[in-house]
Amino acid sequence: MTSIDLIRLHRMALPLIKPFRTSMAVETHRDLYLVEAVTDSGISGWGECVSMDWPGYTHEYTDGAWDVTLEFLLPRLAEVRHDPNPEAVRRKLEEVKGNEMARTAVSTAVLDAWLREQGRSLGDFLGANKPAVDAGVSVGIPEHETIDELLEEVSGYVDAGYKRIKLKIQPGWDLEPIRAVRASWPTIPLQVDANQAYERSDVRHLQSFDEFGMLLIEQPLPEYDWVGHVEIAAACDTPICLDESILSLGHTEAALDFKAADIINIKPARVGGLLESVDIHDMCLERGIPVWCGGMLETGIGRAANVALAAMPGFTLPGDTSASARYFAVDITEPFVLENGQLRVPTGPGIGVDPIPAYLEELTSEVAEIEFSN
Ligand code: SMG
Ligand code: MG
Repeated sequence: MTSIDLIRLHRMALPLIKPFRTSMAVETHRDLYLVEAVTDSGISGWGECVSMDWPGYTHEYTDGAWDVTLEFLLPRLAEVRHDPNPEAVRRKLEEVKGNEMARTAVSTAVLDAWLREQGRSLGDFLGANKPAVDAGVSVGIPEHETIDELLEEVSGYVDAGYKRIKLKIQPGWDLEPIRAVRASWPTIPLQVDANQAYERSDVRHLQSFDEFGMLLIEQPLPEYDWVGHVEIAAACDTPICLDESILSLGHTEAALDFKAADIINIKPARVGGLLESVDIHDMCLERGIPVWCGGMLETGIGRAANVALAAMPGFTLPGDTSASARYFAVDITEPFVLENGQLRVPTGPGIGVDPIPAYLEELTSEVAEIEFSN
């Protein structure tokens, strides 16, 4: 039976090929760490902590996640490390409240190691039923907020074959860019993401987006504003999708029961892991609610897990699962590439990809190594 003997955290900052601007912030680097879980037979499993370097998207941030991992998560993992089956690891780590991204990085690394020991792929474990998944792309607010910059960027993605475009919006950067993209590409699947930038009183304004025939409006209001989302979902013909509001299966159930969302964005790291993601997927599938896989500008390690998840049957909309080249000049793994607008689901054991040793060494700024002794 597999046991987890050692955990290593590898901290690194990967420059993005261009700054990514949302209604919340501008990201120029991915400041992240990888979790490496090493088994008693010397096999390594990998997980990625996708928090940003400051608590602007959720409360988590990379220094904090690193700290909570060393202080609270790994001592709990030690208690189940001799039989690290995914459900036991999940329950143990759930003793720590919140900190979903930190928990996901640890549980995914352990799950990856556990699957690699069995020679079983993550896609197989999750019940993925597609060899490849449709890729969407998330387009930030352009640096100078001009329509020309935006159309140039979108046109590059359309030419590359992306199957769906998502525009980041905020008050003052919405109708004009949406109209311009719609006019240039009248039939491309299009959606927008506000990252909580609107207020309940904007309901009429959001309703005016209906004329563009978009797939969805993502997270228009603050995370906590369930009633506001109910009002907007009732008022708009365009489906409302929740991202930041959904932190667990329980949040999903509440959102659906309240009718605060028509569509759910599933990001494993935002909901505390892959098993929670599967539960959300199953609930949505049963209720006929479409889901899609969100993104956090992941390296190939986080991306591999997202792509396997996105290959499950209920993921009927293209995800923010773009090719490595959309983010990085050099990814930490073999790059994910776009083939006919899709990313291939890895088929090797576990997540099916590894950090390239030379890049890992070159990019890593700090390593924490915890050898269990119990
Ligand atoms: O991974 O392509 C990606 C980024 C997708 O837009 C994206 N993510 O709110 O959905 C979202 C954002 C969160 C990350 S930006 C801080
Ligand atoms: Mg979002």
